[in-house]
Amino acid sequence: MAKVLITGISGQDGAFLARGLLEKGHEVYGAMRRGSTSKTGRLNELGIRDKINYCTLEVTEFANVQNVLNEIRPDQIYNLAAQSFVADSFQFPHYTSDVNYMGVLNILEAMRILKLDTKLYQASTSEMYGDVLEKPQTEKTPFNPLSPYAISKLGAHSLVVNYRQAYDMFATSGILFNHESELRGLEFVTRKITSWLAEIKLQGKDALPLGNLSSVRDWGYAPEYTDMMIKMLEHDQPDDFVISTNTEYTVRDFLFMAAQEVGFDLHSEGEGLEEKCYDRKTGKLIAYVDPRYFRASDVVYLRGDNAKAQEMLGWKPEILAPEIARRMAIYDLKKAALNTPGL
Ligand code: NDP
Ligand code: GDR
Repeated sequence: MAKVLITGISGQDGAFLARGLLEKGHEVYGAMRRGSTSKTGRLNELGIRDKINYCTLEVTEFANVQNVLNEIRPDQIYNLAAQSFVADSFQFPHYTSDVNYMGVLNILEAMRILKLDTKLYQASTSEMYGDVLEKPQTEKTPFNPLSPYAISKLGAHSLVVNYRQAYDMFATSGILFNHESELRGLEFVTRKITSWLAEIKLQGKDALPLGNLSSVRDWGYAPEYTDMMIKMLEHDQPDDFVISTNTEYTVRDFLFMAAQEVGFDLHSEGEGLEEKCYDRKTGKLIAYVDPRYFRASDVVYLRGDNAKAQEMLGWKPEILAPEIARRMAIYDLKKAALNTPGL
C-alpha cells in the first residue's frame, strides 16, 4: 500500500484518480487550495468523500509545498492542480503561469531539497503541440504552444524532463489528450454541450452559443485516462507517454452526437460565423456560432498516436467519443429532470 498525494483532487481527474487508487488499496491524501475544502461534489458523487485524508495546499507557495510534502512524505504525488481552462488563460496569463509552471517547480524543488524518494506524475497536455504539422502527434512531435495555458504546461513539462535527467528523479509526464466524463467542468465544450442541450430539452432554455465548430479533438473517457496515470507510476521507469484514442471528431460532430441522445436531429445551415443548427423535426434553433467563444489563438487539430502507451503500458482505449457523448447526455438529462445543477 502506497501513501499517495493528489493535488487538484476536487477536479474531474482528481476524483476518478482517487477512486482508482483507493480501489487498489492505497492511502490517499487529497490536497485542496485554501477556500476549496467545500468542493467535494465530485468525490461525493463517486462515494469516496470520506475515504480521503484532506490537506490544504497552495502550489504557488514554496514554503507551504515544502511543509506539506515534509509532513506527508508521500510515496507518490499526482500533480493535477492547474488553471486548466485554456480560454481563461488569455485573461489570466500570470496566474496561469504561477499555478501551472511555478507550482510544478515548487513541487520538484521541495522533493529535491527534502531528498524525497517519491514518484511524481505531472499532468502534461496535448495543448503543448499547438499548431502542429505532424498528424497524429507522438511523444516525438515538436511542441508549438498557442496559449498562455499551453506555454505554462510546456514549461512544466520541460522541468519534469530536466529534473528526471539532472537528479535522477522518478518524474513522469503524461501527455494526455482531451478526456471527458459526466464529471467534466461545465466550461469545457463537451459538458457545455450536454448540459445545455438537456436544459433546452427539459427546461426550455434558449439556444446554445458556441465558438469554433470545426475544431478537431481526440476525446477519450476520463476514468480510462486516470487508470493510465496509475499505470505510468507503476511502470519501472519514468518517461513521457501520449494518452489518446487516435480518433478525431469536430466540435460539430460531438454536438450532433449528443443532440441525437437528447432527442434532437440536427442539421446545419450557413457557414463560419453564420452557422446555425436546427432540429429537423421541429425546426427549432438549437445551437449557433457566437464569436464571443472564439479564442485569441486556438488549437484547431489534435489527434494522438498512443502506440507507445499501448506497447509499454499494455493499454487500449475502449470508450470513444460517440459513447462519451451518449453517457454525458444521459447524465445531464437526469440532472435536468431533477432540476439539480451540474457538478
Ligand atoms: P479541473 O479543472 O477539473 O481541475 C483542476 C484542479 O486544480 C481543481 O481541483 C482545482 O481546484 C485545482 N487548482 C487550481 N488552482 C489551484 C491552485 N492554485 N492550488 C491548488 N490547486 C489548484 O481539471 P481536470 O481534472 O480536467 O485536469 C487535471 C489536470 O490535467 C490539470 O492539470 C489539467 O491541466 C490537465 N489536463 C487535463 C486534460 C483534460 O482533458 N481533462 C487533458 C490534459 C491535461 P479548485 O476546485 O479549487 O478550482
Ligand atoms: P481544450 O478544451 O481547450 O481543448 O482544453 P475545451 O473543451 O475548452 O475546447 C475544445 C475545443 O472546442 C472549441 N470550442 C469551445 N470550447 C469551449 N470551452 N466553449 C465553447 O463554447 C466552444 N466552442 C468551440 C475550443 O475553441 C477548442 O478548440 C482541454 C482542457 O481540459 C485542458 O486543461 C487540457 O489540457 C486540454 O483539453 C487537452
